[in-house]
Order: sequence, then C-alpha cells, then structure tokens
Amino acid sequence: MESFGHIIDGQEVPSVDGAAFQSIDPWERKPWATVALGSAADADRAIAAARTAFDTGPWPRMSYAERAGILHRLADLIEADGESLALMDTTDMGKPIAETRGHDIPRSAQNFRFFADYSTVTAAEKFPMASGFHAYTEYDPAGVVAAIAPWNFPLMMETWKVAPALAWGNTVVLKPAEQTPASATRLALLALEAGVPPGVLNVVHGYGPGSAGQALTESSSVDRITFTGESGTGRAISAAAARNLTPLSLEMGGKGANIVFADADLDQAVSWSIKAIYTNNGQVCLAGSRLYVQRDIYQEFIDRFRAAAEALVIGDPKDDATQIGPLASEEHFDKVTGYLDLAVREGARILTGGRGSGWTVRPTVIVGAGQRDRVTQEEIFGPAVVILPFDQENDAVRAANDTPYGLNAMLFTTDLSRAHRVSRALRVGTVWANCFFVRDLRAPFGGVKNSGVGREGGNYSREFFTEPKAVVMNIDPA
Ligand code: TXE
Repeated sequence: MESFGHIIDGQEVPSVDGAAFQSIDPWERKPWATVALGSAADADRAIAAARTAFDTGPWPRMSYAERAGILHRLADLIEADGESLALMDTTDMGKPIAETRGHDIPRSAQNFRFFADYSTVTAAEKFPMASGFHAYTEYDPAGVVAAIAPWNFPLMMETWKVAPALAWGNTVVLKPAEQTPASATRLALLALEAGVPPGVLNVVHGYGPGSAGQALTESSSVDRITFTGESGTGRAISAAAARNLTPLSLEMGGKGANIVFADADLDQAVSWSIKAIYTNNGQVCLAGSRLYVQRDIYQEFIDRFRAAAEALVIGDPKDDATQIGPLASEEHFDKVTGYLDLAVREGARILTGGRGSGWTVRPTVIVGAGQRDRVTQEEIFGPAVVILPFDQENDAVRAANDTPYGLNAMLFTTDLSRAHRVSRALRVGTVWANCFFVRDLRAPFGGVKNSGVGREGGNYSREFFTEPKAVVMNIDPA
C-alpha cells in the first residue's frame, strides 16, 4: 500500500485528527493507497499557510520571469516523472495508460509552460491620456486560490487550475477529488523541488460536503474558487461563495451534441465520433454523448459506428493496448449501468454494449430513445452514446440546443457555409467542426447554461486569477 499525506507549508503531514481513507484501484477493485482524510481543520491549516505565503512570502513579489523559470523547471520535472504520474492516475481511476501517458501528463507539463510564458508577455496595458494624465493597468495576483478538482482528468485538470494561478503570483490550496489523490500529492512535492516556496502550493485531501472541500468554499480567507465537477456541486459552491462574495469559475457537466450531416466525410465522422464518446470511457464533460445523424446516412453511419465501437480493446488499464478500462469507481459503475437500465425502461434499445466484467462497461450504443428521455437529457458520464436521426439542419440545431447543458458541440460536414451557420446557432462554449478535443490554450474554455460560469484559458485565466488595477497618474502637474 502506498500512502499520501496532505502537503501543507512544504511538509507532507497527516490530518489533524489522524483520520485517513483508502483510494481504490477500480481494475483490481481493491485499495492501493492510504490517504490523509482532511477535515475543516486541515483545510484551515492549508488556507493559513497559503495566506501567509501570499501576504508575506516571496512568490507574489517575484518578477514574472523568475516565476516562469521555476514553473518551467516544474514542467521538466513532470515530464521526467511522467511514467510514475501516469501510473498514479491510471491506478486511481482506471484510465488507460496510453491516455495518461500519451495525453494527460504531457498536457499537464504544457499547462505550466504555457501559463509561465503567457504571464510574462501579457503583464500590463497602458492608456496614454490626452489631458496630461496617464493611465495603466496592473494585473495584481488575486490572493489565495482554492482549486477543487474532479477525478476524470486528475493531474491535467489540477494543473489547468494551478498553473495559471501560480504564474500570476497567487498561492493555492488544491483539493483533488477523493477518488484520485495520488498525483496531486506528487505534483506539490515536485513543485517544491522546482523551487516553488513552501506554502505556495498546498494540497488537502478529503471529501466535499461537510469535509475539506466545503470548508475551502466557506473561508473568508480565500480570494478565488475554481471548480470542475457536477452542476449540482457547482450550485452548492456558488451558494457558499456568495456569503463571502468570493469570485468563482465553474466548469460543470455536459451533454455534448455531435451532429453528422449527410455530406460529411463518413470515415472522418465515424473515427472522431468514436473518440468523442469513448475517450476516457466517456468520463469526459466534453463527451459527444448525443449523436444526431442525418436520416439519409443514418443506417450506414450506425453500421460503421457499431463496428468501430465493438473493435475497441477492453482490459487492464495498465496494458498499453487497452482503450477501455474500468469505470472510475463502483459508485460510478452503478450510476452508468443504472442509465443503461433506464434507457430500456424508457423504451430505447441497447444496440451494442452493456455491462462487462468487474466495473467495466462495454462501448454502448443506445438507439430508439426520444429527445426528451432522461438518457438523452442527462449526463451519463460513461461509454454510452444515444444516437438519434434528424431530417433538416434546423431540426438538428434545435435538438442540439435542447438540454440544460451547453459546454460544447461537434459537427461534421463538408459544406463550409453550413459549418459556420450551425456553429453560430449552437448555444455552447466550444464548437468543434470536423474534429474533437483539439485545444489551443489561448482560447476561452467554459460553458453556458448549466455547464459553466466564466471562462479560463489565455487572457480569460488572467482576468480570473488577477485583480486588474487601474492606476491614473497626473504627469503634467501644473
Ligand atoms: O462530482 P463532484 P463527482 C459529473 C459526472 C459525474 C458526477 C458526479 O456526471 O458522474 O459529476 O461526480 C468536490 N464543496 N462530473 O461526485 O461531487 C469533490 O470532493 C466543495 C462532471 O465526482 O462535483 C471533488 O473534488 N467541494 C465533471 C469535486 O468537488 C465539493 C467531472 C468534484 O466532485 C463539494 C467530474 C462541496 N459541497 C464529474 N461537493 C466535469 N465537468 O468534467 C463535492 N466537492
């Protein structure tokens, strides 16, 4: 058994009350690590360390370039340690090692490199005034950031929050999801090794409600909350943050529509659509979980899609060849399979897929569901796609916009005008035309409706993690 403590003020420590919990390997279906279980007292201790590091420590007072140098060193250390970080996330939540090693860990290093560089080139703006006055904007660090992370992309989502927060001079208390505590602990130790001063990046483990997570959202010593997780949790966090007027950024659930027009390149559409729903076992807020296919090609598309879904390799996530591992936890397996049962009760048909061995679910295709059925409206967060036919472009747009979510959508067409027209009509934060999951870290990332509040990425992260201050000088004091 491995063991992981909190990282507070540069030290790995147990909980104040000595409590611990176990992290379960969902492939082996047994515990693999003992983890300190944080309470409000541990959260308060971490917030106090971050507060002191912010109020009196060197980090917010360093030049952008100095901080960037340290964050680049941290990116190097993440890459050097990539194999063991990849294995930690794979063991904690069952994601195929090909994905953690090939995507999540490199993206985690890139998050630090990108924001290290970006912060150095977007530091200030000046506005020469005609009247003998001169105004400029300074981007002061916001203060203590509480980062509350989900389990589906553990290190990658954590670094997406921590990297911009640190680059702009903030101090951080990170609470990883209780299902995936390992890599966050390692990240904080690597940060110390890279030269990030003690207290600047703290990690507290534990649960949400009534535990360390909730305490972070209720503290008046926290200046920003950045959260990724379920929409209901986002509501609870908003309510807690409102009491202190703490600004927050929320990235929540999705029910991504994926529209395939009859004029699409079918090979391309099938291969991206498979990735859109089965990457990370569908445990992706951006998953293309509602697939709308134009009626002329509906049957041909379904035949090809089904064959590709059935060809995916299911197995031990630590094997290089595995494409579909177990779901992240027993609780999550019960949720996803509950939706498969519900689909049948609602009158739909499971064309292929269903329960596999252990906590695996085979790549699943649901047909014959209605637009208003719960399986079409709610986030299943597993390897299950609902495929529905449509006739006209307008019908597809209307159906795509008809859920409480609005994180992203995909569309496949070779008609350029249609691609622009439909992109404009979709009420979402991101549209991918003829692709999926391709990101430029300068672009805004977030959702509309129940999917999000605020945006992160590039300048959007700067706006969130800083306090822009206007300074007006009288430079002609006559
Ligand atoms: O999310 P939670 P869960 C969706 C997906 C999934 C469902 C539940 O549909 O099946 O959410 O997953 C912390 N105050 N997504 O239960 O509860 C919690 O400890 C402060 C979508 O894992 O939202 C964890 O660190 N913190 C998604 C984090 O919030 C609280 C990613 C997320 O947990 C808290 C994951 C509270 N009151 C799940 N309650 C996406 N958008 O990518 C919980 N937490």
